[in-house]
Amino acid sequence: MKKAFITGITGQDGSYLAELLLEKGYEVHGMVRRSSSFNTQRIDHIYQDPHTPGCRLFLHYGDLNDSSSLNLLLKKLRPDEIYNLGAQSHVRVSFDVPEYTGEVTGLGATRLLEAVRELNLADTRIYQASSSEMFGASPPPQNEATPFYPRSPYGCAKVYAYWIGVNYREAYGLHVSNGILFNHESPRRGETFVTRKVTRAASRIKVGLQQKLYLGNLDAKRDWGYAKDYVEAMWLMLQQPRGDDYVVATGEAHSVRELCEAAFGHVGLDYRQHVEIDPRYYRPTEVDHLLGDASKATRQLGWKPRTSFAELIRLMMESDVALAERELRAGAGPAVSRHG
Ligand code: NDP
Ligand code: GDR
Repeated sequence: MKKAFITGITGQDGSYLAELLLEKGYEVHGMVRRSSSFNTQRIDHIYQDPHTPGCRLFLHYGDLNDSSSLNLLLKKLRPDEIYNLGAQSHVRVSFDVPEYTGEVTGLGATRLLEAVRELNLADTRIYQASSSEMFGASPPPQNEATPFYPRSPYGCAKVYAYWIGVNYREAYGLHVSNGILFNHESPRRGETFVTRKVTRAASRIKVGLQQKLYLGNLDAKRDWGYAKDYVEAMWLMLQQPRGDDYVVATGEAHSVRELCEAAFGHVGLDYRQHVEIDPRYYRPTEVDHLLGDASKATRQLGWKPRTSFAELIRLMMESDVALAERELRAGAGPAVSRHG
C-alpha cells in the first residue's frame, strides 16, 4: 500500500487530495496545526478513529515552522509521496504578515526538503504547491517559460519555494515537482477568497440574511478552475518517472465583475444593487490578469480541466444557497464583514 504525507490537509485542496488518494487505496497521513477552534471540518467526513480496523487516514500534529516535527514525522512514516500544500495562502493578508508568510510559505518548503535529504528518503516523491501568483505582473497567457514577477509577499515566498524545489531536484536528484496551479475554487473554498465571498453573499442576500457585499477591485481577471479537477493533476505529476514543473489552468479568464454577474444572476439578482466597493480590500500591488496555458500538462500528464467557469459557479451557488437556507432556519444573524 502506498503511503502519502500531506501538509495542509485541512485546507481546500488537502481535503480533495485526501479523498482522491483514499479512493486510490493509499494510506494517507495528514499534518494538522494545533488550533484553539476546530480546523478539521473539511476532512471530518473521511476521518476515522485510528483504532478502527482498516483505517487509512491518520492525522498528526506538526507545523511547517517547526523542523523537529517535520523530521520526526518523516522519520516515522517514510512516505512514498509528500504533498506540500500547507501555506499562509491569502495574498492580501500576506501584506499584513509578510515575515510569517515567508516563514511558512517559503522556508517551510526548505524545512520539508531538508528533512527528506537528511533522512535519505531518496525514493520519496515531492509535490510543491506553486502558484500562478508567481507570474504576477507578467502579461498573459502564462506558461512554464513565463518569467516570474510576483506582486505580494505571498507571491515572493512561493517563488522562493519553487526555486528551492528545483534546486533540490538538481543538487540532490530528488523527485520534486512544482504544480503551478492557477486559481481553483469549490464549495470548500475559504470564505475570504473572492469566489466564495461572492457566492456566500449572493446566497445570503437571496434568502434575506444580508443586504450588501463589500469588495475591492472588480476588474482583476483570473483563470478559475475547480479544485477537485486540479488535485488529480497533483497526483499525476508524482506518477511521472522524473520530477518536473507544470502549469495547471483552464485557459479561460473572467473578471471579478463577471464572477459577480454569474453568481448573483444564478439566483435572479442584479449584483449592481448589492455590491459596494471598500478600498480596504485593494492590494498595495495587484495582479491584474492571469490566464494559464496548460498545454504541457495536457501533453505530458494527459490532464485536462473538466469543469467550466459557469459549471463551477453553479455548483458553488447550489451549495451556498443550501447553506444559507440552513442558516435562516437556524436563526442566523447578519453577516460579519471578514478581512479578506
Ligand atoms: P488553504 O488556505 O485552504 O489551506 C492551507 C492549509 O495550510 C491549511 O490546511 C492550513 O491549516 C495549512 N497551514 C497554514 N499554516 C500552516 C503552518 N504553519 N504549518 C502547517 N500547515 C499550515 O489553501 P488551498 O487548499 O486553497 O491551497 C493549497 C496550497 O496550494 C497552498 O499552498 C496555496 O498557497 C497553494 N495554491 C492554491 C491555489 C488556489 O487557488 N487554491 C492556487 C495555487 C496555489 P489550517 O486549516 O489550520 O489553517
Ligand atoms: P488570489 O485570490 O489573490 O488570486 O489568490 P482571491 O480570491 O483572494 O483574489 C482574486 C482577485 O479578486 C480581487 N478581489 C478580492 N479578493 C478578495 N479576497 N476579497 C475581496 O473582497 C476582493 N475584491 C476583489 C483581488 O484583488 C484579486 O485580484 C488565490 C489564493 O488561493 C492563492 O493562495 C493562490 O496562490 C492564488 O489564488 C492562485
